[in-house]
Amino acid sequence: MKHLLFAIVILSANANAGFDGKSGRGAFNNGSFEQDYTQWQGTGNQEIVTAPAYQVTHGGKAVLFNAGQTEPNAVLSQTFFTKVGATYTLTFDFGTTAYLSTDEQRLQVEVYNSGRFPHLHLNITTPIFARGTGTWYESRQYTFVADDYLTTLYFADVSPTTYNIDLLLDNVRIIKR
Ligand SMILES: [Ca+2]
Repeated sequence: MKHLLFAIVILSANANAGFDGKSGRGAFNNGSFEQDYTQWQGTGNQEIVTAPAYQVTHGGKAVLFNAGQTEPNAVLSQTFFTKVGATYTLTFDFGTTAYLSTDEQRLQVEVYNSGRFPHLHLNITTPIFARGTGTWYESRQYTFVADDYLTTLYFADVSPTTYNIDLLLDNVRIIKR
C-alpha cells in the first residue's frame, strides 16, 4: 500500500507542470534574471544589474560578476526538474564589459544530476575577450541527456583577471527537445 501511495504522489507532481510545493523546486525558471535571484543560488562577487546602465540581452536585467575590481569567485546555480531520458538544450548569453582592455573573462559551466547518484553531464570552460572599451556578448549552446528527475545547472566565474573588466550573464534557457 505504501508503494502505491508513493506512485500516485509522483504522478500528480508530474501533472502539475513539474512543480513540487514541498521542496519549492519546479521547472527551470527565471533564466533572464528578471526576478533577480528567484530560483537561483548565488555566492561570491556577483550582483543583478539593470539596463540601460548595463547592456543586457533579454528583458531589463542580467547578472554581473567580479564588478569593481573584486575577485572572480562567484558561483551561481539552479536545480530544476527534468524528465529522465530526455534531451535538453542549454543556451545562454555571456558577455564582458571592459575599460581599455583586451583581457579574457572565463565562465565554467556544469550540468549534473542532483538526485541519488550525482553524475556530471557537462563541464566546460568558455572564454570571451574584450575589444577595448565597451560591452560584448556571445551565445553558447550545449545539449545534455537528463538521467535523473533533478538536474543542477552551475556557473562559476573563473576569470583570470578582474582589472577594468567584468563578466555578464543573461538569457539562460533550458529547452526539452
Ligand atoms: Ca535579462
